[in-house]
Amino acid sequence: MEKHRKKIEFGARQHPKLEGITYNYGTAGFREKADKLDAVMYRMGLLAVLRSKKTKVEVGLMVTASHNPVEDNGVKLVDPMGLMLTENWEPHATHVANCSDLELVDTLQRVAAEEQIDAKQKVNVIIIGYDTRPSSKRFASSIQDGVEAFDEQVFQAGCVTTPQLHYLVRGLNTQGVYGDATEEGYYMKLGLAFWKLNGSQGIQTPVYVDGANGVGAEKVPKLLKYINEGKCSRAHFDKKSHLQAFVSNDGSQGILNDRCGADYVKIKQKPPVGMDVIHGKRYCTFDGDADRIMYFYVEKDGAFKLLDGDKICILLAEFFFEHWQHLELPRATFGVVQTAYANGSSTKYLNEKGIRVVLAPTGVKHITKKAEEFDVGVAYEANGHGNLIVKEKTWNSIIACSRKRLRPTDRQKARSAEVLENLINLVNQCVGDALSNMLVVETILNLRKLTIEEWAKCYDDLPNRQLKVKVRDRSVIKTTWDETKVIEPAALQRAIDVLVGVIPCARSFVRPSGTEDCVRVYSEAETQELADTLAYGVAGTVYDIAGGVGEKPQLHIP
Ligand code: G16
Repeated sequence: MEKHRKKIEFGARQHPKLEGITYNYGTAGFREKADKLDAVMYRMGLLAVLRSKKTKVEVGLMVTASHNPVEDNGVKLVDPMGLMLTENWEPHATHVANCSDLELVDTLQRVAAEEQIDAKQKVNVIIIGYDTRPSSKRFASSIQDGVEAFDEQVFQAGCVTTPQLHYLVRGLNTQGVYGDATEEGYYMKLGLAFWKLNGSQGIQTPVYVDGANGVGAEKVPKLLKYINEGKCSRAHFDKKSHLQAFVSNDGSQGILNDRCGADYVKIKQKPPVGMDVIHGKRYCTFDGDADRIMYFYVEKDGAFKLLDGDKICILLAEFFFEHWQHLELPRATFGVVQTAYANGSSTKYLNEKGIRVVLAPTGVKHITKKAEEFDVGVAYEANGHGNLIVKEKTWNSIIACSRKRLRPTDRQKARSAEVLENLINLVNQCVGDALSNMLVVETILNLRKLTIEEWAKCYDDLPNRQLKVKVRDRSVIKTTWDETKVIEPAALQRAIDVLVGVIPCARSFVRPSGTEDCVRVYSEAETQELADTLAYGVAGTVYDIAGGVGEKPQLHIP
C-alpha cells in the first residue's frame, strides 16, 4: 500500500470527498444524487482492487441507480461468480466511502490487514460497466482512476445492462464455461437456449416492451438479431428462431424512469406514459438498468392488469417443478423465495401446489442467499427482480438425465431434463435480468400454449397499495429480519397493529428503503378501497411517529 500512497493521495485530490454526507452501502450498493458521488466512485475503484486481491480473481463494478430518477446514480461491486458483494465486505465499502481524504490510505490499509490481503497478489482486471445516465460514463472513468492508482488494469465493458455486467464477471471467472465473457457471448447463450426450446417456429405473436428510456431498450434489438438471424452459435448459422419485440420508451425522447419503467408501473398500477396500450396485446416493462421486468395488458373494458414478479415467479416455478418431478431426484430440494412484498394470494397458490415457500428480506443479495439453501431455488421479488439458482451437483444430474440413453419408458424423463437444461441456460443465474426473463416468460407461455390473460387467471391478486413517506432520518426505523414488523419505534408497530386489526384479512408493514431516501409502506386487503385506506393510515402514522417531512400523505377520494 505504501508503494501506492502517493498515487492514491493524488487521486483523492482529483476526486475530493464532500463534507457533511454519510454514505451507506444499501440494498444494492451506494445510491445518491449524482453530484455527490464522484469520490465514492474513485474509492470503490480502490476497494475493488482489494476485493480482487482477496478473491484472487476478477470482480466487477456497475455504475447505475437502476429504478431511481435520472439525477441519481450509484455503484455496486460484483463478486467473482457474478453475485452481489458478499455482505461482510459492505462495512468495508461504507468505511472507505466515508473516511476523510487524509484517512483514505490508512482505511484501505486497515481493510487489507483485516482481510489478510497479500499486497503482492496481482489483479488480472477489474470489469466496469455503466448505464445510460448522463453521469455514468464519467463515473466509470473515476473508478478507473481508483484502479489505476494501484497500477492495476480495467476492462471497460461500456454501456451494458446490470445483469450483463454480472454475466461478464461470471463468464470470465469460469473461463467461459458459464458463457463467453463478451456481450456477444451473452446474446449467443440466450439465443441458443431460446432456439432449443422454441425451435425455428419461435413465437408468433409480438411482445411490446416499455424500455424505461434506459439501457435495456437499446439491447432488445441486439438480442433479437441473434435470435432471428440465426447468430446464436458460432459453429452453426442455421439456428434461426423467431421473436418480435417492439420497444417504446427507447430513450430517443423521454427521460429515464420518468413515468415509465417497472417501478412506476408497479407503484402506480397503470401503464407507462409513452406507450399505446390496447386490448389483445402482450406488454412488458423493464426498469432503467434492465434487471426488473413485469408484464401487463388491458382487458376489453380497459381495465389494467399487472403480472408482477410474483406472477412471473409462479409461471417459472410451476413449469420447472412439473418437469422436475419427472426427473425423480428424491433427495434434491426445490423451493421458492419471496419477500414480505409478495402478494398473499401468490404464496397461498404456491403452497396449494405443494411448492415450498420461504421468506427473505428485500434485496437480491438476500433472496439469492436463501435460494442457495435449495438444490433448485426460484427467488423472486414482487417488483420484478428474480431468477433461478441451481446447485452444481443438481445441474450435473439434470444434464446426465438429458444426455443419457434412456429406455423408451423414460422418454418423458429425458424430455423434461432437456427442457430444464435449456431453461436453466436461458436464465441469468447471477441476478434478475429483464432480457433473459422476457425470453423465459415468452418461452413458457409458448410451450404451455397460454395467453397472457390465461396466465393472469392463475390467481387473483389481493388488492394492495405501496406508498413512500419522507422522514428526517429513515434509519430510526428498525424492523425484524423478515421486515414484517417494526421493532423501533415500538409505538409505530403498535399503531400499525391497531390499523390492521380493524380491517378483515388485512396486512401492512413498513421498512426504510435501501435505495431511496424514504420509508416504504405496503398494505393488502380484500378490496382496493380498504388497501388504500390502510396504506394511507399507516403512512400517516409513519409520518407522525417517525419524523415525517414535507406534505403528510393523505388519501384523496375523487
Ligand atoms: C434494488 C435491489 C432490489 C430491491 C430494490 C428496492 O433494485 O436490487 O433487490 O428490491 O432495490 O429496494 P429498497 O426497497 O430497499 O429501496 P434496483 O432495481 O433499484 O437495483
